[in-house]
Amino acid sequence: MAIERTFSIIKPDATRRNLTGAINAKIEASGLRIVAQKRVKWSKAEAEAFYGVHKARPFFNDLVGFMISGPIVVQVLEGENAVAKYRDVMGATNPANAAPGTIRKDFAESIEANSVHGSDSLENAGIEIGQNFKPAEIVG
Ligand code: IDP
Ligand code: MG
Repeated sequence: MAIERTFSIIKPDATRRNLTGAINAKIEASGLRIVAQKRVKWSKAEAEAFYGVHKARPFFNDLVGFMISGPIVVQVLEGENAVAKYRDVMGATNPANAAPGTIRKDFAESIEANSVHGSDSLENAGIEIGQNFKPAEIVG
C-alpha cells in the first residue's frame, strides 16, 4: 500500500463543542499523522467553491451556511492508504448509519452537522489540499 495524503476538515458543529482534540485523538489512534493543520473561518465564496460539486443538491445552501457558521480546522493527514482509511475512521455520512467507534457515530449531530470532512478520492485529495495549504505549510 502506498503512503497517501488526504484532506480533512473538523466542521463547525465540532469546533463549537470543543471536540477538536477528541477528533484528533481518533485520527492519531488510527495511525494517520496530522502533517498540516490550521483553524480558519471560511467566507461564503470559499465554502461555495469547496462544495461546488454539490451545487445542484437540495442541501447546498444549507451546507454552505453551516460551514461558515463558525471556525473550522483544516488538516492534511498522511499515512498508508490515507484516503480510504480516513473515510473508515470518519464513518458514514449519516451518523445513524455510521459504524461504532467512528468519529461520526460518536460525535455527529445530524447528516449535515456531521463533524468532519474527508476527501473521497486521491485525485480530490490533491485538489482540496492545494486549495487550502501552501506546500511549505505541510510538514511530513
Ligand atoms: P461525505 O461528507 O460523507 O463525503 P457528501 O455526500 O460528499 O458526504 O456530502 C457532503 C456534505 O454535505 C456531508 O458531509 C454533509 O455535511 C452534507 N450532506 C450530505 N447529504 C446531506 C443531506 O441529505 N442533507 C443535508 N446535508 C447533507
Ligand atoms: Mg464527500
